[in-house]
Amino acid sequence: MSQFEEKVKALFADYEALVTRKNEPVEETNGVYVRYKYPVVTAAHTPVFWRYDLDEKTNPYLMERIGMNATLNSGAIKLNGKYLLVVRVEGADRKSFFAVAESPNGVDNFRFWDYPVTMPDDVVPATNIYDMRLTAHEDGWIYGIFCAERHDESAPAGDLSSATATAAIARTKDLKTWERLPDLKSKSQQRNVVLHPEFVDGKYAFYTRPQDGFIDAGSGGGIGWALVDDITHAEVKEEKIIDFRYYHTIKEVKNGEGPHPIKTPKGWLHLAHGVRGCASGLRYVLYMYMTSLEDPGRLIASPGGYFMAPEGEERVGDVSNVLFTNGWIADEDGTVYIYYASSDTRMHVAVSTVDRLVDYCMNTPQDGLTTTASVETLKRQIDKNLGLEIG
Ligand code: M1P
Repeated sequence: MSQFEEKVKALFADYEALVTRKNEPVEETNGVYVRYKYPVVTAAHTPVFWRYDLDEKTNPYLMERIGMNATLNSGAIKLNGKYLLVVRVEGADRKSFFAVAESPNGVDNFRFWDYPVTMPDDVVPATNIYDMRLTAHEDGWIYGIFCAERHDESAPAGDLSSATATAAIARTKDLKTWERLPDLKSKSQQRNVVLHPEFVDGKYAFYTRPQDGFIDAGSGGGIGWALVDDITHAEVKEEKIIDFRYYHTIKEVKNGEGPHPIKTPKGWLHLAHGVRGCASGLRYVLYMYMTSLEDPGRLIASPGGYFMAPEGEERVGDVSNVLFTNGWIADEDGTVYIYYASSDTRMHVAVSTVDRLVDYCMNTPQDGLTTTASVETLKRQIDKNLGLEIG
């Protein structure tokens, strides 16, 4: 075997060891979810044959020709018994694209399909696309709603950073062939838009996130809700805020719906991200809330504080101090696989159950929005506990 062939063999052996590594639950004490030890998808999980030209004639030094920088914010769905992530893969060139990674059990052995997704363009092609939310809708299609980012042509000459965010819509039956529909029309910019899985009053229902600019939510009050007549020409005509932002909370600066909510006997279970500012920049954490079965746009439970925040290695990456989620899978037995990215760099899983998450939402005290209220809430729990005969 030539030296080149040996090097290729070693590359594939290292890759196989990484991709087939068994994941392990990590002991947690909060009773709500269990994190897993290893990230489920990293840039190193992208196939060797994506990154290297394996032909000795054209790549005698066996160099990486196409670098992959990160794997993050992934949509999730279970299809034909497989746990599938539509991963946002970011190349070394800063362009994000979608690629499907498949696992037999939801916690490890995620392996990319051979080719990334070829996503058709809308009329005005986007420069970058990312953060797909997958919804198997009752109309029979699987929709992918994602952010389409374009340079803001109204920016002053020389400003190459101003951009616009629009919700793009595509649909598929198999995650392989995608039909692109026109982008969602809205008065404001939109990111973190999610399609509800059922018709509401005979219409398509969207969770929205109105925002004044590409980064700033500004006057956009929080997570919105809009009904749309025709998904093939989707337009937000009326939008109401269903989960508001508040001063001095974990979602003071902005928030955004995660994956589409899970239907439970007690209401729709929602997972979202909240953002606050601090001296080191923006801090992104995950939080939950519930809405009514009769009216999915009506808030019925709002546990205070964060559900998950960055810990350990999760704290550091391309954009540090960030947890972000746009995918979860509720299994037939009630297990919930929560897929989240840390610091815009790698994908993880945490596992819980529908019952636990509903209990968390219904019984975690709300944020009283002041120190006084928080102390009173704490004292009520202390009083109750000290009145119990324990042990
Ligand atoms: O960098 C953190 C996240 O920032 C954006 O989220 P939001 O629109 O709520 O600010 C998105 O670009 C997201 O992809 C990214 O992870």
